[in-house]
Amino acid sequence: MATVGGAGLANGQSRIPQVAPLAKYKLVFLGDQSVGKTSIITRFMYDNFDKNYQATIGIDFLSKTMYLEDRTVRLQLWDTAGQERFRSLIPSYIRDSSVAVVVYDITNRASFLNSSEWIKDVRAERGNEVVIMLVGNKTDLADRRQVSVEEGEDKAKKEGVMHIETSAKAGYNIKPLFRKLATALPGMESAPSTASSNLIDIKLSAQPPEEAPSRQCYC
Ligand SMILES: Nc1nc2c(ncn2[C@@H]2O[C@H](COP(=O)(O)OP(=O)(O)OP(=O)(O)O)[C@@H](O)[C@H]2O)c(=O)[nH]1
Ligand SMILES: [Mg+2]
Repeated sequence: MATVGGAGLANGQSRIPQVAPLAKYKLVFLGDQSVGKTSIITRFMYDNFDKNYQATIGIDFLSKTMYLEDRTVRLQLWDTAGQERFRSLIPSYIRDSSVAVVVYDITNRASFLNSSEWIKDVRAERGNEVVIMLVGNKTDLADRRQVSVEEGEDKAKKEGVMHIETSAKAGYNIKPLFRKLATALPGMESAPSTASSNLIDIKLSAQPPEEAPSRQCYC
């Protein structure tokens, strides 16, 4: 969105157009190993799905611009590793994010139970200054379901967070997940913070109609 600055031309100054800074938001993806964090991001960014498991090593960083009805936002996605050995890296990414996406696998009850721990970690770092989305992934594996939709919704209500079920494989509810997040983004972060300004601003490809991805690995 472009705005025109300067009140008038009475003193002979020309109008200087000012471009509103692109709103940037940091989203951190959390959850146990193999629940589908990377797959959800990959589906959203590239509309791809890989059935072979490639564990995330350390943290991956990806950036994508979303063109919403009334504004444009840059999402900075931090894809964390669920493997225990990388846990110590995660708190600083939570601390720096305004959105946390906590993923569990609906066919893995332990991952659902552990989602409470992930939410607790987010609250410990950010209190209520954060949007949290609880995501039950792998709905295409309905015959192996160990967590009902109601259980997911109940936990979300109890924890005061949002909830959605997805399938990265089938591409189910992936765009709605990010649209819900985009709508819930805190408005006051429309200017880039000092914390975000030191991030590498990854080049976006030529604008497709809705979104443009980029990717960098921080392994
Ligand atoms: N059937 C099915 N499989 C999925 C889905 N999402 C992910 N998977 C599979 O689950 C495995 C793990 O997916 P990842 O996206 O790598 O999981 P992750 O949470 O990023 O794992 P870490 O990086 O180790 O934390 C892979 O074999 C994926 O193909 C889904 O929606 N349905
Ligand atoms: Mg991963």
